[in-house]
Amino acid sequence: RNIDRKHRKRISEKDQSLSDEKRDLLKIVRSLMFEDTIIAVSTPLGFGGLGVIRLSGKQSLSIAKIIFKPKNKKNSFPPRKTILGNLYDIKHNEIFEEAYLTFFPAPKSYTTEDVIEFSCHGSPVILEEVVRQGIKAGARHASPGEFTLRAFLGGRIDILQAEAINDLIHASSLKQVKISYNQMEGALSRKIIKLRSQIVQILSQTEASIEFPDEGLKISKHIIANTIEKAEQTIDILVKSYDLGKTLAEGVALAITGRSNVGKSTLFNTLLDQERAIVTPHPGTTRDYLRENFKIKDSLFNLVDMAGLDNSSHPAEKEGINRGEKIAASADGILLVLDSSQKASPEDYRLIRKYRNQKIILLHNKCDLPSKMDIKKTIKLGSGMPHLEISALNRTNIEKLKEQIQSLFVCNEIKGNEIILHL
Ligand SMILES: Nc1nc2c(ncn2[C@@H]2O[C@H](COP(=O)(O)OP(=O)(O)OP(=O)(O)O)[C@@H](O)[C@H]2O)c(=O)[nH]1
Ligand SMILES: [Mg+2]
Repeated sequence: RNIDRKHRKRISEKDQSLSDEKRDLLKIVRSLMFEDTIIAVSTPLGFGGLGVIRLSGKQSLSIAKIIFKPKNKKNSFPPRKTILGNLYDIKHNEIFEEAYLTFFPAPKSYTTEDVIEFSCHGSPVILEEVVRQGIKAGARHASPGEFTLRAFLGGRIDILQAEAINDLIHASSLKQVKISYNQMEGALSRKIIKLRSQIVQILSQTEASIEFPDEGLKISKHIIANTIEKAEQTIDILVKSYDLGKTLAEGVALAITGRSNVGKSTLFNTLLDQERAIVTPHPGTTRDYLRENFKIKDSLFNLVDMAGLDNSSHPAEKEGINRGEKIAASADGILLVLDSSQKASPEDYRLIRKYRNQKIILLHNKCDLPSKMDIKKTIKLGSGMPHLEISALNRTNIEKLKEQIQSLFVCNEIKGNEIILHL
């Protein structure tokens, strides 16, 4: 309907990459979706200077005209120009807010449909009232993500870009913002489309050379091998980039482990800079694990404190140890804590052996107390694993530890912003 020819062409080009069934399904969904006009508050519900409400669909403008009257009394809504006016309670014909309206006609809008944006004062009461009036005037409350869904169904963005918009909004670091922005802008999509078309081309050339060998369509094995090798390399780099992508999106999972009473919870609290875990002088204080996010510079970490991994006959402690071992086994990094004010026990040695092949830092805690541990022996057993003497209680070497965590557990190998954030 409102979509111009150029835009239709873009949609159909994007649709070419889908199977027939998906294409038909998309057509049905599009026709159903585009029938009604949706409305929702686009800014977080809370108190703020400004709040934005968005309308999208065929009736956006006519609905806006019912609830909004320009102050200049002209009934014209030029595209992409802000117009100052009043919002009305339509039943009582009462003004309840002064707002700016901007009209983005289809297809050059976020959703590719006619879009109206109201910029109001950031009061939840006002914003909810605007939505209520919009619904009274004929709009439907949008479901979560529906504006972006319409942008996708309208062919303005593909699924990778839709995902990137969500990532951009929820990004926990500037690095993730940059990657998501790049993906939203289409860089990753272009890379995947190019890769796909190279593979499809080589496949069709291969088939043609088998079926019509006498018609000069033969393709050299060398070219086929070369193209496949290059595609493999590109895919390999993208797959590897997921290590970084996952840690950017979810944070690096970091498990603090070790025997009871070595100071795991104290270290957990020190790294978080808050008294989150209970600390007592008694072994077996922590039974179930605790999980909290914290940041070092721009990197997000998901830190886990757990029960001490000593042998225990108590069912609750046994379960705590079980859970702790599972978490440590799947963590991106381990902080193995030893109490250097005590002699190393066979259990300490067992844990060093158990985890020495994982990404790990060996921590000799309680360095503020006289050492009774043969530190060199533990380091030797760890065969070259990074180690540090710290006092979690007095914060000795904690900044050094943060630097080590950052350099060891955060993947920095991938250059550029074309990174897979989700599988
Ligand atoms: N002197 C000194 N004491 C510490 C240090 N770190 C922890 N402690 C003390 O060691 C005791 C045990 O600390 P926690 O942090 O509860 O030890 P944990 O490893 O979590 O113990 P469980 O939860 O029982 O496995 C407490 O009395 C802490 O104050 C340190 O660096 N120096
Ligand atoms: Mg504890």
